[in-house]
Amino acid sequence: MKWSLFIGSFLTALAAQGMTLSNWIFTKTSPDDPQAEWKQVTVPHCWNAQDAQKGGGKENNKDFGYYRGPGTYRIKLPDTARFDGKRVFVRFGAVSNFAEVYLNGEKLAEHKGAFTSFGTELTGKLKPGAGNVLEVRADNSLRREILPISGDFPVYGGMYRNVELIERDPVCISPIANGTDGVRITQHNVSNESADLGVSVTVDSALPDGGEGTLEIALYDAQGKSILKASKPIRLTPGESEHQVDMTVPSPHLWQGREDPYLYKLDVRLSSGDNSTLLSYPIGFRSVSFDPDKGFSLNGKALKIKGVCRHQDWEGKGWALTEKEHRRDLDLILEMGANAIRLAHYPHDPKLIAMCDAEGVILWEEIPFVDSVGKPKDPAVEETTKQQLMEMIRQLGNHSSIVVWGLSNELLHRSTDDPLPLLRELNALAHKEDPYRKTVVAVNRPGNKDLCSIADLLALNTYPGWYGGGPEGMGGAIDSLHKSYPNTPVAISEYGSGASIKHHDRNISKAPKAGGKWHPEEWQSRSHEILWDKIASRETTWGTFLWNMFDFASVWRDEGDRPGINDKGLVTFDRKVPKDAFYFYKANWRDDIPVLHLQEKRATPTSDEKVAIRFYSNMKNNKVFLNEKEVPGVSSYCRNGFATPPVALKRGRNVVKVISKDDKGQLHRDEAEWIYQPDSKGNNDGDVKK
Ligand code: GCB
Repeated sequence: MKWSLFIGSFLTALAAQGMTLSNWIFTKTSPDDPQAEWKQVTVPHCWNAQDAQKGGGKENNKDFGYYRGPGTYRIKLPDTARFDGKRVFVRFGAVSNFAEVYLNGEKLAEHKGAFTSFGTELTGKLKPGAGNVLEVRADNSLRREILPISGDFPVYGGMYRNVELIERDPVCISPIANGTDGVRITQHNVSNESADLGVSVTVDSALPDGGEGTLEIALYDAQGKSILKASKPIRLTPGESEHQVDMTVPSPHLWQGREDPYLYKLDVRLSSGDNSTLLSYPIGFRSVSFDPDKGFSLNGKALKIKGVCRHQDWEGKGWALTEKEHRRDLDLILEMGANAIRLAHYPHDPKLIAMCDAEGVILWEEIPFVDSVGKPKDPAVEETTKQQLMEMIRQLGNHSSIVVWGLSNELLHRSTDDPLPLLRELNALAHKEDPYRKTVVAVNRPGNKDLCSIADLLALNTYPGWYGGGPEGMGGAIDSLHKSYPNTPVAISEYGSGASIKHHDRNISKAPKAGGKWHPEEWQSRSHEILWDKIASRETTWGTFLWNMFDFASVWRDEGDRPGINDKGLVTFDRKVPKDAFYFYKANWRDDIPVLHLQEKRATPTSDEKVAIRFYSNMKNNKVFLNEKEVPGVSSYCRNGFATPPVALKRGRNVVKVISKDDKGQLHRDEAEWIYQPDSKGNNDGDVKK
C-alpha cells in the first residue's frame, strides 16, 4: 500500500490523560522512498512478535536471528479545530530502542532507551486543519550506548506501549517533563502516627511573563472522605518551573502489602486564571526496612518476600501488551500466592505497576544494565545509562509498590571494560533522585567484593540444580552469601530450572543437561521442592525471586522442546498451562484457600508399570484412589507434597484420583487418566522422545 493512497487515522479512546493514538501505518523500508510499502497497524505494536521467538540467533549478539533495524510509523492527527486555544502534546509509553519524532517532516524530538516514556509538544507547529502528519522513526538496531547490549532476551522493536495526544491549557502541569506527567510524589517517616508527603509539580507556562497560579493538593481516603488539603500560591516563570508542597498525613491507614493494600487518592490541581489541570494518583503509605539477619519488614512487621521474576514478552505478541495481558500475568502470579515481583531486566509498563499498587504486591524495578556495558568509559554510554535510570525513577517513583531500584544484573559476566565506576555513579544518582528507596545489584559472582559492596542491598542469581550441583546447594549458597556480607541485606534474585510440558520422566533424580533438548517437567518440580525447602528454612534473606514466572523468548537458546525459548517459566509462554511446579508453590504459598493438585497428569502414555502417585496439597486429610481402589501408605515427601508407594498400573486406561478434606469438612478432588502401554517408547515420555 502506498503512503499517498493510505494513511492511518487518529483514534479514539479517551484515556485518563488524553486521546490514545492507536491506528497507525507502518513500514520497515525508508519512509522517504515514495515506493515504500505501508501497512496498517495497531499500537501497541511490536515488529518482532514472530521472528524473535523462533530462535536461530547467536549468543554473541552479532547475528541476532531476528530483524533489528528501522521501522517507521505515521498517523494523521485530528483536525486542529478541536484543540482551539489549547496546547497539544504527544507522549509515547515506550519505543524500542531509539526514536525520532517528526511533525510534517520537521524533527521535534528523539529518545534513547526502549523502556521509558518520553514526549514532545506540538503546539505552534501544527498547521490549521486536518492535514498534520506525525511520524515516528523507531530503530532497534544494536547501539553501543543504549543498554541492554547483552542478555538472553530479545530487544524487540516497535512502538509497543500506548501513545497519547494530550490537550492542556496554556498554563498547565507539564504532561511530558522527563516522560512523567509532571507530578512527583515522595513519602517518608511513615508510621501509624504520621507520614511525610512531598508533592513536586512541574508547571509549564506559555505566558510571556509566566503568570501566577495556585497549587491545591487534596488527599482522600478509600471511602472518598477528605483527609487533608493544602493550597499554595505560586509565581510562575515562562516555560517549566518546579514547585514543592510538603504535608504531614496524620494517623495514616498503612498499605500493608497483600494483607491490606490500602490506597488513598491524591488530587493535584493547578489553577491559573481560567486555566486548570487536575491529576489524581493512588497512594499507599508504607515504610520498608531490610535487615541482614532478619530480612524484610513492611511497616515494622516482618514479611517473607515470596517473589517471582517476570519478563514482559508474550508468545505471538512480543512486547506489545495491553492491559489484558498485564492483568492475566498478575492474576497468575497472585493465584500462585506470590507477594513480590522482580520486574526483570528493565522498567515494565506503569499499567502493571499500578495494578501491583492496588493488589499490594512488592516490586523490585531495574534498569537494563545486563551482563556487560561494552565500553563504560564512553561518555555516550554513561549518559544514556544515567538517563535510563533517572527516567525510571522519575516516571515510576510515585508507585507505592516499588520498594527497591535495581542497578545491574550479572555484571562482569561478559564484560570487556570495568563497569564498576559507572555502577558507583549510578548508585549515587539513584540516591540523589530518590533518597527514600534502597538500591540493589543482582550478581552471579558473589566473590567480587568490589561489585557486591556498591549498592545498599545485594542479591544473588544462583542455579543449584540446573547449571551445576544439586538443588540442595541452595542452603549453602544463602548461608555463605550471608557470611561473606554479614552487614548487607542479601536476597536470591534468581533460581530455577527449565521444563517442557511435553517432556516427562517420573523417575528423574538428577538434573538433565541444561542446554540439552530433554527438559522433563518433573525435574523442575523436584528441584523447586528442594530449593524452596532450603529457602523457607532460612530467615537471612530479605527476599527470593524465582526465575521465571513465564517462559520467554531467548533467541540463541536451542534447548528443551523448541529453539528460541527459555523454559524456566512456571507457566508456558502462551500463559495457558501452569506447570506442576506452579502448583507446588501454590500449595505452599496460599494459606487462604484449599489447594490440591495431582502431578504428572501429562506423563501419559507411560511404559512404567509401577508408579508413585504424587500430589501437592495444603490439606491434611488426603486420600488417593487408583481405578476406584484406595491406595494405602500416602506420605509426605516434601513441603505440602505427598506420594503413594509405587503401585502397579493395569494395561491401558487407569483412573487416578485424589480426594482431600479441608478444615471445614469440604471435599476437593483432582484426577487424571493415565494410559499404561508397556511398549510405549521412552520412559513416561508422553508424545515426545528423548
Ligand atoms: C541469569 C540471567 C537471566 C537468564 C537466566 C537463565 O542469571 O540473569 O537473564 O535468563 O540466568 O535462565 O540462564
